[in-house]
Amino acid sequence: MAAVGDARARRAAVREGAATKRDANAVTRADIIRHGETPARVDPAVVDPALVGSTLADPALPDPALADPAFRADVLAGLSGRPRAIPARWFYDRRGSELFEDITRLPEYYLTRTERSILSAHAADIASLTGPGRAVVEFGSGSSAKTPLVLAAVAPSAYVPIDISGEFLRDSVAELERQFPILPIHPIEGDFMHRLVLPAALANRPRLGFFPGSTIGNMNAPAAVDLLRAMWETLGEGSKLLIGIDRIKPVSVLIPAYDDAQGVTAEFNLNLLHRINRELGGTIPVSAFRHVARWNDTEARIEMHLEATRDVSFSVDGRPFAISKGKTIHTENSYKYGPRDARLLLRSAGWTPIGEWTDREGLFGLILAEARAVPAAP
Ligand code: AVJ
Repeated sequence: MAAVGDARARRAAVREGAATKRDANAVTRADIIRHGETPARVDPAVVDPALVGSTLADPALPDPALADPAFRADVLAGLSGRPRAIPARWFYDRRGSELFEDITRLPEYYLTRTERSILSAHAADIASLTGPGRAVVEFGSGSSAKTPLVLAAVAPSAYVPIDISGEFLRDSVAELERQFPILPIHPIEGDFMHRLVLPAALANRPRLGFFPGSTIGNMNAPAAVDLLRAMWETLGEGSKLLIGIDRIKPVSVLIPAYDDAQGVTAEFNLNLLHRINRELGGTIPVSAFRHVARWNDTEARIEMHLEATRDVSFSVDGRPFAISKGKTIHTENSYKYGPRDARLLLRSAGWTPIGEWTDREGLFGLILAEARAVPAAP
């Protein structure tokens, strides 16, 4: 219990630290005026309004006009729509990526730990089904935390990490080059949601796609099938795909995984509002929102929301918004699958399951599938 309390206090301290940093900036700027030639008390009537503006504007804050236009469009549309919803992909700014790494180490977040243990327990079995010499293509490699397990197991001929974050790619490639000095690595900075052209050097190599972490769970069924088909097209017929898919399980296990005792997931969710304030010149009162994780049984998904705890009004990029008490912004879906559901999803996109592994409790599924041209009828 003490550990949980300590961690909570630490997180609160970090939050306060961030707040005081901003305030400290303001104080410094006020100091400059006070210690300079300008008298401490300025008659507002004689102050040039343009100067006042320049004193108040915080140059540390990025100009909203320079923000990612897709982020701005998604946020403005998401806050205007009913129900309000912002795509989960916007969680992952620097802070959000750090918080997600913290989530993967939480006692309640069984996914990462369980998938890793399945991979290491069944590495030899997986390798015997993939065969050696494949080019391993990892979709959304991120920090590539599970990659060494797969690379060590399947005796690959090359490794192709794909990620939208060039920064993450460079770091993880540097680390993997140290661990696998003779393995050719061809990083691709790009969006794996669309068909990609693989490096010519891999032209005649058999491929093994790797898509761990149940990232597929963020998509609804049509979007998941589109993505799996795009992967089929990128990798080609005869390729294999090793994919991690989280399973349906009791709510008593699911909810804590998305609403942990230390409040890390809450902070991860709320960081989206901080990001909007930071990057889009938002005035959202973040403390007026609370993190909510709920199980939607009809859709078989965990939903994360940000709920207004009072009536709030604010602006984003100069546009006004109001949210009444109790209303939410839907920020994430995390779909869960039974073993048959997961295999049906794969087959719907042309991937024939050829192996499946799970942990003792059946919390998480790791499936190996093959890209076959499926005959239209028996
Ligand atoms: C990265 C999509 C797999 O849904 O479990 C973790 C993201 N959100 N805690 C998941 C997430 C809240 C995660 N995925």
